[in-house]
Amino acid sequence: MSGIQRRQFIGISGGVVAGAALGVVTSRVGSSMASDGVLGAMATSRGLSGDEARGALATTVPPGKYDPYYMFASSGHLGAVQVIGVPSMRLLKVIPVFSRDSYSGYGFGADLSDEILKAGSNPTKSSSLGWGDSHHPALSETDGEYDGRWIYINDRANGRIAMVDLTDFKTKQIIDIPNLGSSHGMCVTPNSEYAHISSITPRPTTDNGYAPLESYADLYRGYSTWFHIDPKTGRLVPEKSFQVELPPYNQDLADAGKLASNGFGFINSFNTELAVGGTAAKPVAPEVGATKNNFDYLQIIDWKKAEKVVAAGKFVERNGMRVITLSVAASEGVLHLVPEPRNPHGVDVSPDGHYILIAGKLDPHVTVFSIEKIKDAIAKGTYQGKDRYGVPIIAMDVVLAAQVEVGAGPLHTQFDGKGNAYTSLFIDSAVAKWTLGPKSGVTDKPFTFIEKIPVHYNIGHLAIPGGDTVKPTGKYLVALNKWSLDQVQKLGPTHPVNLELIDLDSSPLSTLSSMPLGNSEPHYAQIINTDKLKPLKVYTPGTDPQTMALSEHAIVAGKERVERNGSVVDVYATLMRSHFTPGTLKVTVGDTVRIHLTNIETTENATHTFTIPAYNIQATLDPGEVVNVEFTADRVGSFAFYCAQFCSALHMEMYGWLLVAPKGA
Ligand code: K7E
Ligand code: CUA
Repeated sequence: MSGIQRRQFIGISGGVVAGAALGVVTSRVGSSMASDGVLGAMATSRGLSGDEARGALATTVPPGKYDPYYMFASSGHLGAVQVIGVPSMRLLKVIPVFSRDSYSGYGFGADLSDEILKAGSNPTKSSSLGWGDSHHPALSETDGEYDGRWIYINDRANGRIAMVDLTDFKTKQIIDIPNLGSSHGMCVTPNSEYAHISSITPRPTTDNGYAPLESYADLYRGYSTWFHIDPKTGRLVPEKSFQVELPPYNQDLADAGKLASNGFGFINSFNTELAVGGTAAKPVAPEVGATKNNFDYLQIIDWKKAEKVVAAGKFVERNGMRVITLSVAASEGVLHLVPEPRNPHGVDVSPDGHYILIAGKLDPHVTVFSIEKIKDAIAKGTYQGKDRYGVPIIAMDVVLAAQVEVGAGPLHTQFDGKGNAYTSLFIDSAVAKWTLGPKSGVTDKPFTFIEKIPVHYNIGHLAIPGGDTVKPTGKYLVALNKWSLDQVQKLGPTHPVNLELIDLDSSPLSTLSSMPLGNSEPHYAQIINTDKLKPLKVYTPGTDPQTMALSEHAIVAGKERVERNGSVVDVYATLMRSHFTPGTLKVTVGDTVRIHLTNIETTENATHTFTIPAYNIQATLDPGEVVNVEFTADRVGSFAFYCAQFCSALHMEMYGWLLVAPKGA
């Protein structure tokens, strides 16, 4: 704490009411508290500066009260979606998506999760996958605003996409996307027509997925995938989806156009040099080869036009996906390129859709393109030429609206709905605030850098409530910092990431709190007003979470039974505080055992598990939920199964026996 801050704080008459030091919070502090100086004394005794005390008051969410916002953050190679309360910055939930998770029983024998994970690993593409690298969550939208129904997320590692249902906050679908070996650019269109996902590392288009790197330019390709979203269920429907084949430029991030730019998708790229790395004799890392040129390309996809091209039958079928080939995409006007300063990272569309912002990464500017100018250039066919694949290139200066110098290593940009943009600066470890142009709400000083606030350290993405929608709420900004360095201590060499909450209503910008988080890095996050979420508290009794309807295997108390059919044993069982019914299961070695479990609790929070340690089975059942577990009883023994969730005073007693008798016993 700086001495000056401390003195200001202590010097407050009455202890607390320091307009300058406590700012907006002051008015909310009860007058009696304020006048007796309790808070001031507490802050002083804890060694907090005025700003630090203000941060504490501005972010605390007392017991029994709730956060007004949730941040849905990815978790990198933990493979999950994390739900974090804002402004309290408490981790409220981890939703397993691509990686198995024993807490929720995801991927440890419960039918739904096992089937999702299995369906999400195409054996012709990848081995059975037990993890993923979640990067870009995308909440479903209606009229360009989050509607709180579903969230989609990509697996950067394997080119997969998943859907999480926000009715029960559970993963319902994973698709191993044909023709993609990796993914990065993920977004949802303004009315959730499509979830878009593009590759990051190109892949050979050959049948067996192999091609020597000498043929990189000819045989490797990227893909932009437009997954149709079923408007009722939120499921991704591959048969109604299509891909646009792209040059083997590494596709990076993507954003969907909105309002003025609705109907377009924007994907930036790096490695338009087509570098493939070196050999032992001549080592050249991609980082060298891919940074030679001063410009890469923004790829502009007209997805409404692509829909028409597909409807007209101008596609090829490739591994079960309808693909508009690169040459058709070029000739039909589906794909255009605009040079962008080399190796950019983020691409973000302004709330009104007029501007497309490219963050430089290796260039201190955010480059701003105008959608009107892009549309005009396409309409008039004013191209500077074509790339080696015949894709028309629009000259950069023709569509440029501005280049705003923001600082070193700009990556991603979000908006506050008041005409300001906030860009993360990886190299500077800072967030830059600047104004957008006149079309985005600011008329006096368009495209002007305003200020920078330091963050700790190496910020990647940032998130503002509604910050990538047509109506950002502003108020808070969360900096998603990759490194924590000196912000933590005594945790061994693996460091947490460090999220920081910034007050957007303060001028200059100020930091309210930090949240070191011991999970892998959240690449991207979206913050939604919790008013928009309408999740269940308990399931309707007997619900199969896959269909959200009554399960055919659901039973009520008193209907528990065991059915034998040769070597197949079907057990219909219930769970209730604090017993399993039936509590003893007798089978013979070699039997196929199918246990149909219904949690018949109707009380909020009364979750149980069905856990057979020796068979590596761990199923978690929320109140009303039905889960099926199937295994071959291939080991003789007396095995105690139990409930792993401390559910009642007699939780310890919630166990039973699986007796696997030898043959002929
Ligand atoms: Cu980490 Cu969005 Cu995958 Cu930037 S990406 S940081
Ligand atoms: Cu049920 Cu412990």
